[in-house]
Amino acid sequence: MQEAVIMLTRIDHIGIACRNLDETIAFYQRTYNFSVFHSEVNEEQGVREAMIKINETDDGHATYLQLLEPIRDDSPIAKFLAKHGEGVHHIAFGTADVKAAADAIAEKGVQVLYPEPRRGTMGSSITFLHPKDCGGVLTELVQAAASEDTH
Ligand code: MC0
Repeated sequence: MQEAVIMLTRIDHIGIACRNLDETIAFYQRTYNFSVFHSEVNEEQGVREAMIKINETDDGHATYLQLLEPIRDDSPIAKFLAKHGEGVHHIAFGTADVKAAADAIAEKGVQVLYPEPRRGTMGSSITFLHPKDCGGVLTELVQAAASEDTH
C-alpha cells in the first residue's frame, strides 16, 4: 500500500500558556512592538486567547503566537500551568486538510486526540497529537477557515 503524503505547509502558531493574558499581551507589545491581530474565548478548550501575527507564509496564511489564559480550573491550560508554570505549551502545524493529515499520522502509531477535528481559533479546524508520542511536544494540526483574513 502506498504511504499517504502528509502536507504540513507552515508553522501556524506557537501556543504559550500564561496566567494573565492582558499582562502577557503588554509584554509582547512593549518588548517587540507586536500587536494583537485577533482575540476570542474558546469555551470548549477553556481558554481566553490572543493571536499575534508574526509573518505571512508561502501557502497564503500566516504564523502567529497564540497567548492562552485558562478560563476554568479543569482546562488543559490550567492543568499545564499548575504542573509546568508559564511558557511554551504547544506547536501547531498548518495543513490544507486536517482530517487527512491526522489520519495519515495516526497510521504511523501517533495518538490523535480528536479523531474528528474540533473548532479552533478564527474558525479553524484542529486536532492534537499526544505529547508522549511526539518527544514531549504537544503538537496541533490546523486547517484554517476558508474565510481567514491574513491581511
Ligand atoms: C501535558 N503534558 C505535556 C503537555 N500537557 N507535555 C508537553 N506539553 C504539554 N502541553 C504531559 C504531562 O506533563 C504528563 O506527563 C502527560 O502529558 C499527561 O498530562 P496530564 O497533566 O496528566 O494531563 P492529561 O493527560 O489530562 O492531558 C494532557 C493532554 C491534554 C495533552 C491529553 O492537555 C489535551 O487534551 N490537550 C489538547 C487540548 C489543549 O491543549 N487545549 C488548550 C489549547 P507525565 O510525564 O507527567 O506523565 S486550545 C488551542 O490551542 C486552540 C484554541 C487553538 O489552537 O485553536
